[in-house]
Amino acid sequence: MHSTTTDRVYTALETFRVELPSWGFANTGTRFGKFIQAAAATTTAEKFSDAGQVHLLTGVCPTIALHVLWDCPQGVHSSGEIRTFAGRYGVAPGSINPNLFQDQEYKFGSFGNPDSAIRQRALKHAKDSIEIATRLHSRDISFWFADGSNYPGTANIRQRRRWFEEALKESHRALAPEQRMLIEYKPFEPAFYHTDIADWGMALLLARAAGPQAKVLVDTGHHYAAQNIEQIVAWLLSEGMLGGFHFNDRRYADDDLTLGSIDPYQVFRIFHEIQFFERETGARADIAYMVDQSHNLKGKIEAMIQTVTMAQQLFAKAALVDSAKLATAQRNCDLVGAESLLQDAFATDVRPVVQEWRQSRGLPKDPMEAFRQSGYLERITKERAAKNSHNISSYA
Ligand SMILES: [Mn+2]
Repeated sequence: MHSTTTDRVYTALETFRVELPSWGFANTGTRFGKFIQAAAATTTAEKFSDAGQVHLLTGVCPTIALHVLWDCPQGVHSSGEIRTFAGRYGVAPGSINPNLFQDQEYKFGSFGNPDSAIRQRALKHAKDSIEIATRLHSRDISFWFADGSNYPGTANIRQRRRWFEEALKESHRALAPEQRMLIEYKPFEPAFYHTDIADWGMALLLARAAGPQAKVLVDTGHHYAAQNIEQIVAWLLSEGMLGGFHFNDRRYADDDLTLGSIDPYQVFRIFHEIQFFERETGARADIAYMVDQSHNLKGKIEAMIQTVTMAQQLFAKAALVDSAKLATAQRNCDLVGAESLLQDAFATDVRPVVQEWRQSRGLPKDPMEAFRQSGYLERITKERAAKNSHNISSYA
């Protein structure tokens, strides 16, 4: 392959890192039921072990996102244990995800709850989560809220917005200077009439109100079917407000399917907007690339390896778009020329170069094959089968 291609792919892959979600290694299901996998992680230690395995084979997943309720059952006192797991399994704690939706108190919301005692409780959990992040040297605290309402007229939308502003501002005050608060949005589910942070505009306004360390998190599954996510990404980049991603693919709603399994071209277009922005402005987009997928049918570790290798391929393809040529074609309104630059890059088979890059870094050429040969899955299946057979009630 042409050396420019190799150089571009190598340069792109050198800095591209993907954070894995702890919850992606545990047994999860749908609202209708849960199919148990004998090899699923049953403890935080096992989640670290599995994430460590993916990092060992891909070399690009040095951190694991943690969910406070599921992974830090002792709250701030869990941080010692977490540090031990990080050392043992070779993956560091990544973003800290507060849980403001699972406790019974949150039936009518957390930061948007009409009961001030419950809003205070939610705020305390947010501050505890920030304290956990501080103790673990985690940079990002990633907020997703299930808050909303199911029926017209049942919630004061403007009042709830004010409560959100207040609580986010108050949380922001607890951040250390190097930390960030990421605010995620989602149009519907679990609320089916209104969601308090339903889209990127609402998340952006709230992030601006919260303070300078608050940014927007784009979960690719949290959009209506025809929405132009790459345009949202371009706007957030222009505003300096894109903080991170939760990767997954979807066909209908928030399906949690494997990245690129339905529409790899969309992911490519998102990566293109980011790299085009960086090349055009010379600025570095400070983005946390994270996976938010729970596979209930695919093997969990295999699905993560598939996701990471797909993300690398699409990121590498996007690096092949010649930005200077594209800018010229856009200025000249050369529509076919401009579009072809994207299409040609997308059509390039970058797999051989990505494999070369892995080998140049002492990594297995084919992480999936290496995983299948490793015997890890057989070992954990034996170790965990009994525990999983009577552990079907808890989500985490
Ligand atoms: Mn998410």
